[in-house]
Amino acid sequence: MSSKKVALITGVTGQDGSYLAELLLEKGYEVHGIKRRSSSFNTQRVDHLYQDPHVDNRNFILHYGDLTDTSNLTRLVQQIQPDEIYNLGAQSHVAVSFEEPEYTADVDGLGTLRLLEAIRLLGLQDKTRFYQASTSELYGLVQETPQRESTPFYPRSPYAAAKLYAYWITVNYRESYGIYACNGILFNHESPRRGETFVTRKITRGLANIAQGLEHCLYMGNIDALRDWGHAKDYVYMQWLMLQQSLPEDFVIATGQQYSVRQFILWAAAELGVQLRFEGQGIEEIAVVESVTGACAPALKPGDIVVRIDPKYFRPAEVETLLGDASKAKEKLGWQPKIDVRSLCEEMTRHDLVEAQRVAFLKRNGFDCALSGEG
Ligand code: NDP
Ligand code: GDR
Repeated sequence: MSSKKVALITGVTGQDGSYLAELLLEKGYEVHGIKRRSSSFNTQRVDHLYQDPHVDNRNFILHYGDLTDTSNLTRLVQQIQPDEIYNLGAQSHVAVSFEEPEYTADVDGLGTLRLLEAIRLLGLQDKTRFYQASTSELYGLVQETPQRESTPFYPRSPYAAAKLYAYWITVNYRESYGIYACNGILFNHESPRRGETFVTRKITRGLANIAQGLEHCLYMGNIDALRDWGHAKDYVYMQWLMLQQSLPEDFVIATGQQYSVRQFILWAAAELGVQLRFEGQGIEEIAVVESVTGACAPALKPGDIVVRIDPKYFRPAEVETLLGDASKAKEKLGWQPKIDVRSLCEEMTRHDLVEAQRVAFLKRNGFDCALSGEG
């Protein structure tokens, strides 16, 4: 019998899933991931981990599956017999959850129940540990600042309401059936692998493209929103750490620093050698180029307008401010974030600049090159 630990990750093709898979492989795990059937490739973030199915002793194995499919999930859990399940799969976009509330509830809420039920029905209560990707969105309309484990929840979107169910069903299965199940209440975390429609990546990618002349203007929603942003690599380490304790507990994971979306725009532009100034108010607000230094933004000159507000990006109910207090994780687990938000912004902007430069180069040389997908 192999002594390797076996992990199952839902959402392995996403930002966190890809970093977590790397971490677990480094630690010697056999890692199984669930990927969704899609009409085009959706495994870019884990392609570097791919192993030919014809070789022996593979330690990274992908299975088709879906969080809406109970029999599929139960069969996979039965077949894999995981020591640890990390439930990272979700319809994770808050704005999209207003467009697809029922689907979001099914995947993000009931999907969690389906996995917990699989553990219970298969009699794996004493073997399989369960991590639930809970979220700072649970705090929504915040009742206390900073937010900690004891802060009351007030979800403000179908996404957050679905995650609220997932949070409590995780607690309930721990208390009812003795399953080692925990919630990581993670505040926003980003990386060059962040999906392109989340605000930080939209900014770094959009400004890099504008700097290279591939796009002209970035259209934004509520740039007054305040967030506590960390790096996904730091946060997946915490997901693993939570399952290595003697007792299951829930933890807030955050940096304890809060900045506005507007500030993130200014930082990303500065990484490109572009100084911006915001002018106007409300939906008339714009960001104008004040000066350009260095060679990263050849397409820009002073006076260019690079950011405008488009109310279509406003949400029916907004989460205006989030700021986490991760004291419990620091004290009990010795966890500290290593990467600050400026370094995060720099890494993301540099990454997106390289891609924009590549596309601009190809276009200048007569190739019809579309902007590529995920970083
Ligand atoms: P991503 O959106 O990058 O990844 C989501 C993953 O879930 C993808 O692999 C996606 O597959 C998969 N997925 C979506 N729908 C289904 C489904 N029906 N069945 C199976 N898998 C599905 O999210 P992140 O990596 O950023 O976040 C990971 C988890 O952590 C999510 O649950 C998110 O809600 C939560 N979270 C994230 C935070 C953050 O700031 N990043 C903060 C707090 C919580 P595909 O690639 O095919 O789309
Ligand atoms: P969030 O992340 O909703 O916090 O959910 P997102 O990056 O989408 O938005 C952060 C804030 O920026 C404002 N905003 C915009 N957002 C987007 N996406 N696009 C815009 O153009 C724009 N302009 C302003 C938003 O209104 C919001 O206030 C993320 C997801 O990863 C969730 O899955 C996770 O649970 C939470 O973080 C913690």
